[in-house]
Amino acid sequence: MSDDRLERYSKSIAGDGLVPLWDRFGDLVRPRPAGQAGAHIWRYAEARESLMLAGEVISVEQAERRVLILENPALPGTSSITRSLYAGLQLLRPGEVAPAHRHTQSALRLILEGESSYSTVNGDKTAMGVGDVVVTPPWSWHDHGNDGDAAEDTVWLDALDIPTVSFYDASFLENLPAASQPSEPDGRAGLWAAGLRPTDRRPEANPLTAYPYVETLKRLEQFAAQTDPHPVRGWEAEYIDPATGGPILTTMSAFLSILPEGPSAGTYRSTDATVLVPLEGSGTTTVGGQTIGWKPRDVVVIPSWAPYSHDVDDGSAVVFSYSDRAAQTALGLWREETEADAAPRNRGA
Ligand code: GTQ
Repeated sequence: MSDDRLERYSKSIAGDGLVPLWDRFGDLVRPRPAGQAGAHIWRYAEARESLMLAGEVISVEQAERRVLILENPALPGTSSITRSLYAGLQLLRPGEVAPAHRHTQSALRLILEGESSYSTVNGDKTAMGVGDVVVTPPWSWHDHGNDGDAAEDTVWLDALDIPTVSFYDASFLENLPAASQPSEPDGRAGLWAAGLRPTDRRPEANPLTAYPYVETLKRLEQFAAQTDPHPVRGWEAEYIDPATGGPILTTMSAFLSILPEGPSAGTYRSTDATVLVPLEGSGTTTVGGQTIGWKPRDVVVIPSWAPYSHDVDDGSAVVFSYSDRAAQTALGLWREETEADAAPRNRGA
């Protein structure tokens, strides 16, 4: 067909809800991920300053949740840190309560600062200490509070699947008339935490509310002392849903890694754009020709399929990370690739 005829054809169908695939195929069905969400770092010291100012200009009653969204500059206006996931820094001041609600979006919280807050998830009241991970499965009631004689400002990272739920247009929200839900522990979370399954009921979602940091890190250190690390991801363990043995949530996966001192022994990439939060140690991550220096509580996002490597300063580093690997795996999409250096360095060298 002549270009003329083709152009006239395209114009003739425009506006009818019909679009020629041949104009778009290359954008739609790519040979590899486009990596639209760029790498970026939020430095905790700077973000914290803005968050503390929010503590002075807005109350938690007014805000519902006093949160600064970590919006990826490559995804403006989307409230997303990756295409599928959300991140925010939440501040709860002494005496405050973030009121009870439930929504179809699920959440992970990583406590960054302050020891005096708690979260009540479906009646199960859990203390939140620095480094702990607290889970809010879909449609579970949750409120957060900060009380006691030693109450101090508390900051945590909220990781939610908000963009995923928006994509499916499946958002529901309900508020509880009272700010706090009654604490009605049924003891099941404690059984799961002890490696036991209550035999009277099958949970609908992850039944374990909290993953305490101190115990988790101790186990990971014991593992690290006795095995070789992955060339880039170090000694790594996944937070799991004990009822399924699978990812902590159906939409999100979360990991804790110890990275050995010095440079990675290669590069790694995967289709799940990943959010890293160093908890101990410092170093740099090189991704897409950019080298990003990080310290504890900074937040680093790595795009899908971009090869990256780390270089850890003196000692080792401990890094929390989360991504949509759970969802991609369930959909049959997830891929990873490790390019180990030809001559792997000696352990500890
Ligand atoms: O704590 O329930 O950062 O509902 C965004 C939405 C936190 C929460 C966020 C939420 C919450």
